[in-house]
Amino acid sequence: MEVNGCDEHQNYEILAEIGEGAYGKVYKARAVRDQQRLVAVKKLNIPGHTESGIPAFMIREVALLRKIGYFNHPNIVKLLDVSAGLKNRSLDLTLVFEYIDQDLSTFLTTVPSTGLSLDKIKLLHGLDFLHTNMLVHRDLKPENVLVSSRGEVKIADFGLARIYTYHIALTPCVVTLWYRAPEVLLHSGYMSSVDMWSAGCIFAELFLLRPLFRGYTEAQQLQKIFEVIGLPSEEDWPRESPISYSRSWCPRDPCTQLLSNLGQEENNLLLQCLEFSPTNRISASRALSHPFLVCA
Ligand code: 0RS
Repeated sequence: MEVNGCDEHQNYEILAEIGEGAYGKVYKARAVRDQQRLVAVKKLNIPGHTESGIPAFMIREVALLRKIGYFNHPNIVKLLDVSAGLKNRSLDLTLVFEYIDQDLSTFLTTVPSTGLSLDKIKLLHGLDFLHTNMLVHRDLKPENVLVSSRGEVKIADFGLARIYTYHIALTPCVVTLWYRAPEVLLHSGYMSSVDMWSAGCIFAELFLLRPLFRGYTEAQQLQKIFEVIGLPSEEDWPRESPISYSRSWCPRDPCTQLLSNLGQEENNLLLQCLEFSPTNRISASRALSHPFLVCA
């Protein structure tokens, strides 16, 4: 990691802000020296570290991100450059990625009503790659699945979970619960299976053209989930969860036919992504050999 006080503006000309969140800010920019290539510049400002140095976990997270980048996986957004600078008692972290034209949430709003075929297999290849490298995304959603005009599908916004947690504590902002796995909502685990839940929600949304579970509180989100997948048994409820089991979570019969127009194999894959219990949920590598994707 290059640690210097040099201003990235010399290398990248900022064109527009494309997003702001727990991750800081992301800009669309142009690489001045590199044939005017478009890039996404992500800036994080982490206050209060100059006296004690950069925390080890931050160095480790960035190092893993760079290691992942060397693989050049086609379904992971490519990291081009990292720089860190110490400014006025705070740490500025700048990450430069290849720029991809569109995010999936925008793509979803501009598709014909006949639905769309996003290469689900590409998303799963990206997840399988992250999981094989011991990386859990934790917040996969249409906003951070990027879709290029050439039909490439690339996962963005991963690998800085601990830096984010640190950052979020300082910058209050609204997060969407719609793609959160039940064990995350129940505060009982963050295995790679949480990403497969999110992938299931995204696959359903590609078909429905609206979010599958749209809750605005953690309790409401869980309720929406149980209305579709049914109330889990008490044995499946995580014992360590601070939220207790109650039959009143789901007063109605589950509506298993919500996705009734889906083909049988696709429906089967989706239900395996939306398994309540993380241990029963399908993994990315097993999903890649599911008949729906193998025959597609
Ligand atoms: C809210 C309506 C808008 O190339 C976009 C890119 C885009 C990128 C890119 C490359 C690498 C990121 C972005 C990235 C980094 C955090 C991130 C969080 C979310 C998404 C990407 C992140 N809706 C959302 C944003 N959006 C327009 C619609 C676009 C459009 C094109 N290209 N990001 N976002 N990493 N860190």
